[in-house]
Amino acid sequence: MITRRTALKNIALTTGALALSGATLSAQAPAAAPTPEGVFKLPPLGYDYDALEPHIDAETMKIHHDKHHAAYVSKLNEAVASAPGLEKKSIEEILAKLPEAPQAVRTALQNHGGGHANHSLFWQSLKKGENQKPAGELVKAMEKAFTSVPKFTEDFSAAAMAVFGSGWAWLVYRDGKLAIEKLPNQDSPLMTGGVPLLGLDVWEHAYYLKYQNRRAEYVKAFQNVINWDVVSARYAKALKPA
Ligand code: MN3
Repeated sequence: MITRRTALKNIALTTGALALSGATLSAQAPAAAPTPEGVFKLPPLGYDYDALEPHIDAETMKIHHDKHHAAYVSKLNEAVASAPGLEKKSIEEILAKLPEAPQAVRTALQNHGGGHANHSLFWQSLKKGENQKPAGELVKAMEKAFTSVPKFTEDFSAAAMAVFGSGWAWLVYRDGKLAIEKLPNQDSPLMTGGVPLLGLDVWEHAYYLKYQNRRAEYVKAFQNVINWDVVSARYAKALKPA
């Protein structure tokens, strides 16, 4: 059972607010999930915390969304508030043009803007269902890039296992083809001109409550909850940008 204090400690770890004492955090903590104030909003999960059980547990989903993602949004809003002009841009635009952002907030945008974009995409990519598979043009592109869908799964899982420390494995549409990429921290494929189609969060906060050090089991379980309809639609959209 994760106590509220443990959950709060996780936020403190995420945001680097280690100087705050537990007592201070408890006193300041809102009873409900925090609603970050500012231009960017924490999107709803879109399903129940336990919707992905047993593959991803409810407690992890609740803390991951309500605390970790919320903290990224809060910190992103802080950065945006101190750099006039950014509030008019979408998160995708900000990340794609990171070198143009004021130097003072660039790292915050990279970390917390990346965290917001990555997690927003992540929640939408998840769904429990039977026989979920890639569809349409995406299948052909996967066969071309990885020889087969099962081989993609193998290579993507290997990439997720090979991320050293905190980061993500990505299926990306870049330069007219699909690629599997490993990125550290909250870096997004958007930062280098790629279109993220599917990301797997392998930060320990994404799986440690249920799987502890067994990342391989989490990576395998993830295969059961990929919303391939959403990923296939992302690919179709990437093929014909507006
Ligand atoms: Mn995460």
